[in-house]
Order: sequence, then C-alpha cells, then structure tokens
Amino acid sequence: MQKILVANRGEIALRIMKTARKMGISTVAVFSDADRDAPHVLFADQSVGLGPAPASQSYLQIPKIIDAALASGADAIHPGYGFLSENARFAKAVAEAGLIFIGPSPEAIETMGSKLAAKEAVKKYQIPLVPGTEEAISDVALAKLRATEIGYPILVKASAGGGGKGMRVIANPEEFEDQMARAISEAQAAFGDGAVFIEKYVASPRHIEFQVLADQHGKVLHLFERECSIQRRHQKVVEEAPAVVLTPEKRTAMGQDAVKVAMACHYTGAGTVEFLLDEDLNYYFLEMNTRLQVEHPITEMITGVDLVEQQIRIARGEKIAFEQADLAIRGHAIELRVYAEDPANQFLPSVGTLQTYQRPEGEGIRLDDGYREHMDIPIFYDPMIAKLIAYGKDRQEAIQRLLQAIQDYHIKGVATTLPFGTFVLKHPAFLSGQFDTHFVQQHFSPELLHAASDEAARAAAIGALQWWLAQKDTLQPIRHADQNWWEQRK
Ligand code: MV4
Repeated sequence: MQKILVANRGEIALRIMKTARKMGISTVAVFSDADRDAPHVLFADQSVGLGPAPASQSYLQIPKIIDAALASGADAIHPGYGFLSENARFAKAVAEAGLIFIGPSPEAIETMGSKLAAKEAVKKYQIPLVPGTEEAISDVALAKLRATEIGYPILVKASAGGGGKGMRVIANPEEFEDQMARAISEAQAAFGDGAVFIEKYVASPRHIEFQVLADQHGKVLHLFERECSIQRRHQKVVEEAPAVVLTPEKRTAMGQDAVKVAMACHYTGAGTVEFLLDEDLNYYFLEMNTRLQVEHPITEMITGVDLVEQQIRIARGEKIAFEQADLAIRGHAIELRVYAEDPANQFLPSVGTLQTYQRPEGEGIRLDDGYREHMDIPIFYDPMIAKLIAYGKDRQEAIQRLLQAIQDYHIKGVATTLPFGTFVLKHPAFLSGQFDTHFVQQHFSPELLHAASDEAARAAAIGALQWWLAQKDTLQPIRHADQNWWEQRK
C-alpha cells in the first residue's frame, strides 16, 4: 500500500493522514467547493476536487471518489466515519475498482447495518440480548401478545435504523396498534424498509461500547470499553475510557462477548460493539458499528494502540502483532466534542468565522481538529469543530486536565459546547460516576451554564448540593477501583 485516498474531511481526514504519513504512505485528499483551503487538503500530498459543497454532490459521490482514487494513483481508500463509511455498496465498488477498502467486507457492513440480521448472526453465540422479537413484525396481534409477555413499556425499533433513529416507546397496551402503525410507516418513509421489531424498554441505561480489532487470519481482540452515556438527542458529548461502573469481571465478560459479535459476522478491521447496561449492571448487545468511531482516541490513549495504523495493517493483510493478554488499561481518558452549537440556546448550530482560534496544550492533552483561525465553519456538514481529549493517570487527573484545557481553548466568532463541557465535568453526578443516558435531560438547563453571574453560580451550587444531599446516603465508594467515585448501595 503506497498511497491512501481519504474519502472524508475535517479532523478525521487529518487524523488518518497523520498516521499514513507516519507509516511512509502517501495521502490523497478529496474536497468539496466549501473545503478548498481546508487543513486536510493542505496536509495531503495530493488533492482532488469533488464538486459542489452539499455532501450529496461531493463526499457522498461514489463514482467521483473512485475516479479520484484511480486518477491519483491511490491503491486504497479510507472512508473515515460518517459519509460513505458504512455503505456496503461503496465498499464493494472500491474493491471492484481494484482498490483496497480500509474497513470490513461489504457483507459484514450489510449484516450489521440491519439490526435484525445482526441479532440473527449472533444467535448461536449466546450473547445477551434485550428480551424482544427476533423477526420483523408481520402480525400485529401476535406482537401484542409477545409485548404482554415482555412487559411494558415496550420499544419499537426500525431494523434499518440506528443511532436512535426509528425508535418509539409504547407505554401501555392501549396504544400498541397505533404506535406500531406509526413506527412501520416512519421506518418505510425514512429507510425504505418497514421492518420493525419490539424490545423491552430499558428505562435508564448506560451506553457502553467495546472496541474490537479483527485481522484477515481469524484473530479477534478487544481493546476494552468506552462509556458514552453523556449524550444529547443521540449526539454524544463526553466519552470516557474506561467506564467507571465496570468491575474487571464484567469487563472481561463483555469484552469476550464483543469478540464473539465480531466473529459472528466474520469481521475484519476496527469495529465497535454497543451494549446497554441496566441499573443492575446487566448488559445487552445492541448493535455493531462497522467503522472507526469519533471517540476512538480515548481508546488509543488508555491502550497505547494507534487504531488507524492497525486498520491499515489489517487491510494490507498483516496479522495483528499482539495478543489479548498484551493489552491493558493504563490510566484514564476523557473526550469532549466541541461543536459549533450554542448550549445556551437549545444547541442551535452556530456557524460563522473562527475570529479567534487558540488551541490549548499541556501534559496529557490531545486536540483532534480540522480548522484554523479565520476559517469559516461551513453549514453543509456536521458542526463538530474538534475533539478535546485529556489523559491522566486516573479519572480525577483526566478531569482536571480537561477542565484546564477548556479554559485554555479560546474560540471567538461562533458559540461552542466548551462551557457545556465545563458544566458536565464539574457536575456531582458526573464526578460520582452516577449517571446514565438521561444525564443531560435530567441535570442540564441553560441557566446553569455560565457561572458568569453570582446568581447563576449560586443557583448551580444549590442545585448540585440538593442533588448530593438527596443521594449521599445511597452512595458508597467503589471497592474495586482505587479512585474515589461512588456507586449506589444495594
Ligand atoms: C434502547 C434503549 C432502551 N431500551 N433499547 C438509542 C440508540 C440506539 N443505538 C439504541 N438506543 C437505545 N436503545 C432498549 N431496548 C435506549 C436507547 C437509547 C440510548 C442508547 C444509547 C445511548 C443513548 C441513548 C439515548 C436514548 C435511548
């Protein structure tokens, strides 16, 4: 592999090219009219224009991207995340053009892209699944009987959905038929596939995902977990590794099951196996993401493994050069996604020019970004400006370093989620490890953002203290961890 075309933009395109360069591989950038002078274009050895700014006319154009690879003499394509990264037709077209797709096979992408196919694939491996139906619902009356067995509330999910799209809660039997009909028609409209199934609704889950690596010679390893429960409307905001709630035993069990999920679809490359964890720490396999994830850096920081390097090596046909027993968690890492969104105003996109853009630095700080001072944030793409990542010997040190880096990160011209990051990192529920996917909904309101006025600071402090007083009798130190977070007393 001599030359890689990166079929993406922004921070992830840059991040992939940096590893390629480190490995002595040349890079080709692609760009839309909105990204002519973007850092990923300036960094690459070569670049090819794709056309108009809208993604549908540039970064999503399969034939244009393949032509760009052939014309520039690239022999491989890395899709990054988003855009075409989980498009089985793209993976297939790349291979048919005689190029290497740095990712899993089209078959693995397709299987895991369908939640029902994924459940079917893992069936023989005894992976815990949320109680529910295993097939697309064709008989609503029969499904309702099953719902009674499972117990309400019930969740209807679109098989072709993902990332929270195509889900609906059914609170009681009275609304079953109505909600089911809505779910099917929504799934048909959104995905062109009306297949839906039902599951027991896990009311207050944590989202824990395992990183896996699989080579083309049958070796499959996991690189531990990331906790991604701090999210807003299915958009992750803060991720950390390792998860504070997992005992070593639970981690091992989940890691082994994640490896089995990868084996079930003959996975190759880097992938992520998502689990829900309920209040009693029961875990359930949800879905597998067949790409490099946004939050992969926190895994790199606690394991010392460059995941993009491993993706490239695996795509070249190399064997993974280490064993599961060689891998260990060292320290703690936390990532804050910095979006050009205004947390004081319902997280509305705040596009504009980065009039001031000063990057933080310091021990344990990594900033993966794709913008420079005076650049515009285009309206056409995801509003993420950067990922600010802090590593520490333990969770407390990682939190302190991240808080300091937020203070040292100066952005003017657009509103960002940096103040929201400070809010999360100082919140007692986050500090104690006592949170689930409802954290933002439960604890956040814009008034709590700026300790700018004394009044707001006092209100925030009182709110936090009230929460602490209500919870403290049921909190106790976690015995298996050498740090001072807390867990619910049983
Ligand atoms: C669930 C669930 C509760 N019960 N399934 C949302 C995204 C998709 N990956 C699956 N999701 C959920 N599935 C059952 N049976 C709650 C969610 C969910 C969620 C999961 C992970 C992270 C954030 C979430 C926010 C809302 C709902």
